[in-house]
Amino acid sequence: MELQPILLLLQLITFITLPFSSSSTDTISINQSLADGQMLVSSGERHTLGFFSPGNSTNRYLGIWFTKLPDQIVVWVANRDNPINDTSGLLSIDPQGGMLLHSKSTAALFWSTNVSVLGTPLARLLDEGNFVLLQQDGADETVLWQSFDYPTDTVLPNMVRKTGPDHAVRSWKSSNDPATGDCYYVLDPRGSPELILYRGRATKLWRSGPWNGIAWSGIPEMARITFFNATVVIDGSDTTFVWGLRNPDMIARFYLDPTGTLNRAVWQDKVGRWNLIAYYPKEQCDYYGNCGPNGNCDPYRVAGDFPCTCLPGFEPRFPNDWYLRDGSGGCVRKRTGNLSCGGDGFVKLENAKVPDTTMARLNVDMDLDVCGEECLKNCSCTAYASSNLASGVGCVTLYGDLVDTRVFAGDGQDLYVRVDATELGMRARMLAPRLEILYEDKDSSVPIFDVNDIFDATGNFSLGNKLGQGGFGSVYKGVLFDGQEIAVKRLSQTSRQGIEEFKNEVRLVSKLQHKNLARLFGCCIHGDEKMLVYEYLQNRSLDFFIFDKTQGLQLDWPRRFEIIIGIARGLLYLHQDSRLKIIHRDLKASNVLLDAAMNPKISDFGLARLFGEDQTEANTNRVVGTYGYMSPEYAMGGLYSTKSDAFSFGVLTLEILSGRRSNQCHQESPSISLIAHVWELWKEGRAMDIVDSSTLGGSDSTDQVMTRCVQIGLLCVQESPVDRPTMSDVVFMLGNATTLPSPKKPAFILQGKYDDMDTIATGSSAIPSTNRVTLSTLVPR
Ligand SMILES: *[C@@H]1O[C@H](CO)[C@@H](O)[C@H](O)[C@H]1NC(C)=O
Ligand SMILES: *[C@@H]1O[C@H](CO)[C@@H](O)[C@H](O)[C@H]1NC(C)=O
Ligand SMILES: *[C@@H]1O[C@H](CO)[C@@H](O)[C@H](O)[C@H]1NC(C)=O
Ligand SMILES: *[C@@H]1O[C@H](CO)[C@@H](O)[C@H](O)[C@H]1NC(C)=O
Ligand SMILES: *[C@@H]1O[C@H](CO)[C@@H](O)[C@H](O)[C@H]1NC(C)=O
Ligand SMILES: *[C@@H]1O[C@H](CO)[C@@H](O)[C@H](O)[C@H]1NC(C)=O
Ligand SMILES: *[C@@H]1O[C@H](CO)[C@@H](O)[C@H](O)[C@H]1NC(C)=O
Ligand SMILES: *[C@@H]1O[C@H](CO)[C@@H](O)[C@H](O)[C@H]1NC(C)=O
Ligand SMILES: *[C@@H]1O[C@H](CO)[C@@H](O)[C@H](O)[C@H]1NC(C)=O
Ligand SMILES: CC(=O)N[C@H]1CO[C@H](CO)[C@@H](O)[C@@H]1O
Repeated sequence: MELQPILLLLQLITFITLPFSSSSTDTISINQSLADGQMLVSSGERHTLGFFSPGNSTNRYLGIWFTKLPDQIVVWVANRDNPINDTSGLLSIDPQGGMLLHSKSTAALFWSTNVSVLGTPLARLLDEGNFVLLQQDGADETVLWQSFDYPTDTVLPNMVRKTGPDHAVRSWKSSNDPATGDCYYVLDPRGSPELILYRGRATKLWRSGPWNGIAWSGIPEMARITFFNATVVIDGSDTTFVWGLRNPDMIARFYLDPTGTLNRAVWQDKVGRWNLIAYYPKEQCDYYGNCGPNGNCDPYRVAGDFPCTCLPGFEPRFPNDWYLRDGSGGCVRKRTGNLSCGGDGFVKLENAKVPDTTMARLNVDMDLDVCGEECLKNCSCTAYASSNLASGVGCVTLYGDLVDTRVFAGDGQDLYVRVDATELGMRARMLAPRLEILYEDKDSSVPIFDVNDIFDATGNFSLGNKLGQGGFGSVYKGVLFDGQEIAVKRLSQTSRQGIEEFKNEVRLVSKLQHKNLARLFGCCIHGDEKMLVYEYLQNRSLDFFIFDKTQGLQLDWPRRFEIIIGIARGLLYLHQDSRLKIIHRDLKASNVLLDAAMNPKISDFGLARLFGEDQTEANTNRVVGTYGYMSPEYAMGGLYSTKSDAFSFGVLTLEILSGRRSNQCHQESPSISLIAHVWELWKEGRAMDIVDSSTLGGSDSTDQVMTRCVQIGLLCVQESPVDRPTMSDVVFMLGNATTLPSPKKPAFILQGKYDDMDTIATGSSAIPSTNRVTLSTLVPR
């Protein structure tokens, strides 16, 4: 609104200003007014309306804020683009019409509701934060106008979001200036409705994806966040969206900050601060159309370095750009892949965010199968998806280019992409039973070593060649006849797999290649004994350096930071490689090896997988891992996921910063674990105190990075797996100085608990040293 203050010929009305007292009212009646310094407080005292100056500004604005919070968090502003430069502001109700905000000294008009009233008008601040103008007609009250219809930058619980630009949520210019900023988001009713976030008038930054009955397709975690619920009512342009809190006493808000990030935050009374639950866009794949038309953004591909792929049946439009990691040109249909109206079919893309649906067609009563048939009938239909995962009925069909598709790690929904008959045939061959593919690979260079070569290489497993011992067995150094140095792991337990299956698994795992994973060359089988052959790395393992003051001097902070990033990337690759999803389950300092250039290489990955099926299910009765690194849900309940690896990563990060073992007592505070210690310091704002300053002296700029790393470490060790970031979040947070959420209280596994657990642990004698208990079996079978 480019409304300049308008001079208004005010009628000669004498306004009775409200009594200036703290026993405030929530209502302004006709012929009453609210002057600067006076406030309305809602009946439950949740919200306050009055005049305020944001940040370091001296301008005065009429707004609404939370009554009881220590900082003034403004959720709505009336005159955001027309500030009052003194304290002469006066809010009143005009007997003819709506509310007016004007200056009592100059009579300039700063804001008005511009509605006409027939009965007796009355304005009231409701407890949920809605400022309403009512018309009284006897006992009846009709709402003429409400602030919930005209949001500023914040959406509160129970606020019914409507479609159209008048109801857009628009960012402030800066924290000092609530004027309409660059970014806004709207509920777009076209096609299948979705929230679309813009910068400027035309640049789409992010979209929520269409509503799928449970969540917005692009915010799949909504289905898991239990403290709030949401309802979308789709009825053409009358579409509405509202979210609410299951516990109405909670305080929460969804706000668009001046940088164009949408944040969901919850007030935590116990610690007295806001907890940022989620924010969008969060990672590269969240940015609208990151991989161009018909591209698919997959952050879990090849270490997340270049996330763009093409949708099934498509190939890069500009292959050279893709080679240079620029996916913005998108993809075109393969030359052999022209669609026809016969012989086409669909390829299912799992865990997807449904592409832009503004041009889609929503069929709320149509079954998914019928939807596919309908799509095939129209030559311009290119994909379809369910529009209601809750009921299973309802679908959305898409036409033309598919824009802004991405995939999630475990969430998301199925997207059916139309392809021609050639593509279908090719994919059918690829989906043939796995063994067949493996036979094709048989000629590849993954060796199955001859046992005699291994005996020769390791000097018959002589003690002098022994490098170490861990939960899965002993490791020996060896030199093959051609001079290649190797590390041979002799597996201690007999795997429950058959030999062929074991070989096949090794072939698969050995195909995982990433610069932050130790290379697995192959395996060797001799009777019941199974061995794994790895590349040999010169510079031992991380624990050798970080837990020793003298050796620690060889790893300065920039090197350690590179190591932290390398480990995160290696883990991300394991978790999200499209072929095998591997959860490491025993990430710790001694499993991170260092090559000649001190690059970190995760070792022992895939071991859990090689050990047989009962351990690769999500709930295991054989807990492998190392205390101090194990997440509570894994150590106690045997439940593991990528989030239990994220936990171990968090512990490792804190160890790298502090030079302290997580599972060892600290001299100064023997009863307290590393995590608990860090948490205590964090709460007191002394995060940097954990850093071992004798080995890691820093400048102010490295201090900042270290503090971020402490925070990321704490985010990873939060009690609830849902709260922990994924490794792709972690890689992003390490690489980008974005705002980080505040960590919640971490899971403490205290020393006392280890001792209790030891009594039921068997196989714990593998490592004789003090507190380093490696547990191979928690519940004997
Ligand atoms: C409001 O003020 C006008 C003008 O002074 C007067 O005519 C009218 O009766 C007043 N209304 C109420 C409800 O007091
Ligand atoms: C308020 O602070 C911002 C940034 O801190 C600064 O750029 C601006 O000039 C300040 N404005 C006033 C009125 O002091
Ligand atoms: C305040 O704004 C009024 C117009 O609304 C203008 O006439 C006046 O000069 C301004 N005062 C200052 C100190 O800027
Ligand atoms: C008030 O509303 C009328 C009709 O809706 C419109 O023509 C007029 O421009 C509006 N005035 C202001 C100040 O917004
Ligand atoms: C959320 O749940 C509460 C309590 O069950 C219910 O009253 C409210 O209507 C729900 N809100 C939405 C937006 O679904
Ligand atoms: C597919 O369509 C393109 C453009 O219309 C055409 O150049 C190409 O020859 C077609 N390919 C086949 C196999 O029909
Ligand atoms: C195919 O779908 C498009 C987009 O909805 C529509 O414009 C077109 O008329 C349809 N064609 C046929 C033959 O139904
Ligand atoms: C390994 O043992 C075999 C016999 O068991 C022996 O012939 C050979 O010399 C040994 N090799 C080494 C390097 O000790
Ligand atoms: C790592 O290994 C290389 C090659 O063996 C060696 O030159 C270097 O000194 C080692 N670095 C450390 C820190 O031990
Ligand atoms: C490491 C990482 O994810 N870096 C990203 C930081 O954010 C920019 C865009 O905002 C991406 O291009 C980078 O890939």
